[in-house]
Amino acid sequence: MKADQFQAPDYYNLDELLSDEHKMVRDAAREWVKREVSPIIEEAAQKAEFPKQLIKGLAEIGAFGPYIPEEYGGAGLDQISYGLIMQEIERGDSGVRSTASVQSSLVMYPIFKYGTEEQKKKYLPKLASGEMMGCFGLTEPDHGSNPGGMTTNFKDKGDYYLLNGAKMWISNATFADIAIVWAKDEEGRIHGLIVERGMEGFTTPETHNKWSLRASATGELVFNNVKVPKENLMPEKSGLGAPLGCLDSARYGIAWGAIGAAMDCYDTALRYAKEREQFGKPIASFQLQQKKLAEMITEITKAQLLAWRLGVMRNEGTATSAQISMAKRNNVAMAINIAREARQILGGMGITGEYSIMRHSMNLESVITYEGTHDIHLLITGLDITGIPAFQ
Ligand code: TGC
Ligand code: FAD
Repeated sequence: MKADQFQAPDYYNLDELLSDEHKMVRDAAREWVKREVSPIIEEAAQKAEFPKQLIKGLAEIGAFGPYIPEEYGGAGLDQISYGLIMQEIERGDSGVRSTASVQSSLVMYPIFKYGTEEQKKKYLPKLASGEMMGCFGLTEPDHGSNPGGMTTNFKDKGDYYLLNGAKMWISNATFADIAIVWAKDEEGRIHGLIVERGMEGFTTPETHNKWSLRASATGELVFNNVKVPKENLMPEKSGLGAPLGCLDSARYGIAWGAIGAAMDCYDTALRYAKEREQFGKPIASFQLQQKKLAEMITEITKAQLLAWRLGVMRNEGTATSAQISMAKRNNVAMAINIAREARQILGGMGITGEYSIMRHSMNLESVITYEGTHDIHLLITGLDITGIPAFQ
């Protein structure tokens, strides 16, 4: 892969809206991605391997639990810093950002919000340092967009809970030390359980042959009469709203992350268009190519402002789930469209691993599907503005 020459676009001087701390956190993540991710990510994706050596660095830049209080090992940062970290990591690769998103918003967040003090003390500091990794099991083979229909279940056996069922499409499953598993009790109410690797009957087979998120490990979680200690149930919230509350946090991070992927595609295409000559001129001098580039920077700028405003509302505690949904849907669609256009600007070179665009493009096919598909988010906005659910 070519040397990483990334220069972040900031057409509307968004930097002026950021504090010194935001910029410091963002720049540290940016430098780390240039130094540690860019040189190795193409090969990892080609080989379909998760680059485990990045875990330590991810922890050091505060990517694991950026907004979790320092007393539990988190970085104690605000929501905009969290967003900026996700943006920078996804500028490198959506799969690496996935690992950070899952660890922060889908593993540390539920333990922090719904767990006991003992659970927080036991797990959060190790998750923040990367000594322990986690995954999040909500989706099942027959229940993706409709997680409320899940069949994974547990029975109270007096001394322990007996867990049975299976989860599918789980990021980090193959190497996670713990899994946050959403399962129904005997009354059909959803609860979150912390399942540890090594518990008898718990296996995590890998999902192979992906064309997308190849540098992220995806797998299943299979529970065959797993005895889960009672103290591993997170008691503070139950019902579908508990996992969906975690998704709010992760979807918010993705709204920022997608901007990173888009920025990388735009920056690569702009540089290439100025250097590549056809018909005796740089291709950047042709109106059709300028149209593509001008539309890209316009859409990136709009997405940046959307994410920033959402971050302010998240800091104030006023952002609604529907507002988060809109940003996730808009910004991922923006990024996937930019990746497709940017790839065309590179002509044949665009399909090679010499440049990052094709990898981003393929990665974003997962990002537009996970954490709620594009269409599900459209329906969430539809419900919010009409008051009428159109899911069924
Ligand atoms: P519905 O009846 O609307 O709601 C059930 C309960 O949940 C509450 N609720 C929420 N709470 C917090 N945050 C949200 N975003 C919430 N949305 C709904 C709601 O108030 C209600 O509470 P209560 O107390 O009244 O019971 O539920 P529904 O069954 O009609 O479904 C609604 C729908 C379709 C929007 C929801 O199921 C949905 O979002 N589906 C998409 C599923 C999804 O996003 N799965 C993601 C799996 S995890 C993942 O993809 C990780 S990828 C990670 C990576 O690698 O980066
Ligand atoms: P389906 O729900 O079967 O949807 C198929 C199509 O039907 C979609 O286009 C959808 O929009 C549409 N559709 C469904 N319902 C409706 C409706 N009511 N109205 C209109 N259209 C509808 N899950 C986890 O729990 N943890 C993870 O860590 C995780 N990581 C993932 C990593 C990857 C790489 C991928 C690809 C997925 C991951 N997922 C994870 C699962 C992801 O959240 C689901 O794939 C997603 O929620 C969609 O579910 P599905 O694939 O079953 O699609």
